[in-house]
Amino acid sequence: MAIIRPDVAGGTGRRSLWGLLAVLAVAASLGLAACGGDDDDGGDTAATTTAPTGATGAAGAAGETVDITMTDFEFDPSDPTVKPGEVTFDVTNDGETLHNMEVEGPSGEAELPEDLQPGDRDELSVDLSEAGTYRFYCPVGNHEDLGMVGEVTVRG
Ligand SMILES: [Cu+2]
Repeated sequence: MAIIRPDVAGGTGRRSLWGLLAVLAVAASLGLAACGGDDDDGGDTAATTTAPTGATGAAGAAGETVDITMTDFEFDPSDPTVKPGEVTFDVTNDGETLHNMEVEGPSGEAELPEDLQPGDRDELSVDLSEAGTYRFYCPVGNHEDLGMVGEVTVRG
């Protein structure tokens, strides 16, 4: 199984994303400066296209937050729709047993570092920068089989 250790996925993933965004922002500004209005070079097209994403991330306003409530044994909502970007799931356990949330995003799986006790709450940030539909589920016990599954849709 492709299990990514949560601490590694959280720290390194976020750091490399910011690094990538910084590179994109620098590349975009260099590209614009060097370009000087000459639009004939096809190589500049890619940098120009990715610039909006980098700019949004650099501003610190990237991605949205989705409130998720877990009960025994459901996610609510189980079919959220989000914009592409770094999405933060604000997860609350309103059930009477341990739960967790694991998202199968485009760059691997991510889950909360610790299972949530009843009444607890935590945030899970996931790179959902590619449009598509991604499954999530509760990895505790057999909760997945009991119905703790959902799908997040990333609009194109
Ligand atoms: Cu569960």
